[in-house]
Amino acid sequence: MPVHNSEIAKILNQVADLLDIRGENQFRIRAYRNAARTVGGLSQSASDMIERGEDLSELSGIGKDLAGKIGEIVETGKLGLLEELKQKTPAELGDLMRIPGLGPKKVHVLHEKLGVTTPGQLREAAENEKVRELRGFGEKTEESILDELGRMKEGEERIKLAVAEEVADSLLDYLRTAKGVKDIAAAGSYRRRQETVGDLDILVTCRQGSKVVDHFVGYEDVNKVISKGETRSSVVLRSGLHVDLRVVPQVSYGAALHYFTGSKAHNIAIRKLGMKRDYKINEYGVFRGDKRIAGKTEEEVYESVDLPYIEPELREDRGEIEAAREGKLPRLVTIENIRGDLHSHTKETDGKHSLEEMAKAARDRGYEYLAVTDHTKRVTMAHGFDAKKLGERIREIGRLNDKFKDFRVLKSAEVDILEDGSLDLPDEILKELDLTVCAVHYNFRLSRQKQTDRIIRAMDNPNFTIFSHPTGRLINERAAYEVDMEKVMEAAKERGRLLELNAQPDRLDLTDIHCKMAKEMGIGIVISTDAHSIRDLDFMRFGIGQARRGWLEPGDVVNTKTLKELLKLFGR
Ligand code: DGT
Ligand code: CA
Ligand code: CA
Repeated sequence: MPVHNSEIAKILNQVADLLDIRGENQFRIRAYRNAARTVGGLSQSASDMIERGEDLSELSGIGKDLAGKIGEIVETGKLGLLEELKQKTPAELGDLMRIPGLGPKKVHVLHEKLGVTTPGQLREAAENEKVRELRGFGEKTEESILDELGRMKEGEERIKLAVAEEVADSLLDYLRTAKGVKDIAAAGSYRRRQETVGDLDILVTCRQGSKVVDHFVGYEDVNKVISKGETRSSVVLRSGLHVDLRVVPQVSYGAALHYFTGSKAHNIAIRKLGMKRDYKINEYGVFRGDKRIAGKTEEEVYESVDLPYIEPELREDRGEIEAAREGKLPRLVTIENIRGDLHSHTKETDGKHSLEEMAKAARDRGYEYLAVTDHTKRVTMAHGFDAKKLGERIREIGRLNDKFKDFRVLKSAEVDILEDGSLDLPDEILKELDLTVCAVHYNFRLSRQKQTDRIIRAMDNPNFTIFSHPTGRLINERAAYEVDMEKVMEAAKERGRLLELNAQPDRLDLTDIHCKMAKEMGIGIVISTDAHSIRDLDFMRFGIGQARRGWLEPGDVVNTKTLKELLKLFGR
């Protein structure tokens, strides 16, 4: 079993945590963290790179020593250094560092003086008022530790972006009605369109902060007020979602928006660029000495460090700053670029609306085409079509298309990939379709090798067009099946097959990293809503967000093409 990049990153981060708690050299600690981030963000497997004899020390942030360490992890699945560190310092202490307000020094003291190694022990110590007696702690710190521990328990699951969006929309509408509010934005991971968010970060400009704060804590959905000050407040909503509010003056809006949008790693990198120029960059502005030289807009902040504006979805410190410096930022795909949807269902299988209703809804959205892709027979749960029914569907689409002038329903089906890699309808009927959308619906638990082979064998079929929801994961519910995505992508590339980015908010696979990987390999990506109703057609925006996080440009996305270009691509 090859070691995944995420596993390598985890080990490197654990080393950094333990070194940090032991108070070791900061440069060395940062080197491990940087290497972890580099490996975690790689668009190909580090194991494969090593196997191919590539030199990892050529990657940014990875020197000879770290390349050797990564080699050791890939070879043995372990790292001797980490095992050694664990002998001296319990590994769980790293988890305590995740608790906001607890840095390595404090964790060290808690361990040394109170023997605390787990969150449970920490809670006990805090409840018995042992923590406040320690040097560097106090009553307030103790209380905030208890708060944070409670919060960790409540919200271990991150909230899906679509859920956060509903909450944010109504909360923002409500906040807009407060007196004196000028600008308002939801920042943080929400603005970066991450697939899930830990909490919401709302930024408001207003001269009198306390008015907005009062209004905020008066929101009917607030369940608990955690903190409330003149310019900031933290609450928990009834849904369990945490919301942080910050109020800043208008001159600071750009700097604050930049700061609270994050990511933290991106912010740190930008702040470092500022330091080189003797500027201080924080949420209030860009300062030379005491003088504010920029910060009203985000553009000004970037300009102060000689960079063009960087879109929020790119701000993960995954190469966007280098790209910006070299003038190589991608021109990200937008929802306006999308000309059609290539995955949708009707009430004939598990959808809600008829073929004609779905078609008209797509046309109303300004699309040129919609592929209607009802399930095939293996998916009995959804009353999948057999060849006869699909034949009828093809004729029905023909009749419907006669009614349309500037719009086309594409003949298609969501074809099940069987265990042996064959497609579950005969080629004679599949070749009558404009395209197929092929997916795994059963047997998720095959070994990595078998699953990979199964999918590649399916791609061998000339009637295979798009590989749909390519990892099978359901966010917070079901992990991705084991598959060698790089091999699958290579196979897709060789055979001219396309990959789907499924825009359903609980799917969103391909992930951002997979999107970038596919782009770099030159594989066409289709952003599809997999709509089971008219309303679902609007899921496109989540797909767009994920695509943008994956650096995709219009040219990387197949359904930005005109109908004519598309039919040519499908060879029809
Ligand atoms: P989340 O909530 O876990 O989905 O992720 P974020 O990115 O929304 O993180 P959050 O809510 O903890 O903080 C919001 C933003 O505030 C974050 O993206 C960057 C900024 N920020 C928070 N803590 C720090 C920090 O220690 N240093 C810097 N430079 N920025 C920070
Ligand atoms: Ca957040
Ligand atoms: Ca926050």
